[in-house]
Amino acid sequence: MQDKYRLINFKILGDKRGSLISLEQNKNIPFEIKRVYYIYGNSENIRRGFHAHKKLQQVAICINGSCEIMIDNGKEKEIVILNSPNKGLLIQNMIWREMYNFSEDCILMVLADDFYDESDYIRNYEEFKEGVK
Ligand code: T46
Repeated sequence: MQDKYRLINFKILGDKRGSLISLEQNKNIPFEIKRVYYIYGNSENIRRGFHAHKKLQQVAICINGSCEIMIDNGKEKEIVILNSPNKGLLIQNMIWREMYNFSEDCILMVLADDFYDESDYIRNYEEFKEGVK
């Protein structure tokens, strides 16, 4: 893994009552959190993503179930399995991502360092390849 994407292991706090994970901006999440969204109910298991971001940084956490994320820096591709709420995948800018193999109970929560802005998306793979050159 490289600086542009890496797994973060969150500390699990827990006791007989169960587990607790705390996410804090500029602490275990390496940026200011401006937006949170989650993806769930992909019962037909349709591949999603197919884009990179010009500037956005995100951390993706499968808080229930599992899914896989293919990350591509324009030269190499890597597959990351997210199957535990204590694992987060940091994905920085200019990384192509595709999410697939969603379990039926998958809830993929994503923390982002900026508000939603369609103009930050690169949805054309050739354009992405040009951009990372
Ligand atoms: C990403 C991966 C991991 C909004 O209106 N606000 C939002 O905050 C988001 C994230 C999406 N949308 C709209 C845009 C589309 O009309 O919701 C619709 C579905 O979004 P999209 O097709 O981009 O979903 P994914 O799963 O392909 O990608 C999403 C994020 O958009 C993206 O930033 O990195 O999850």
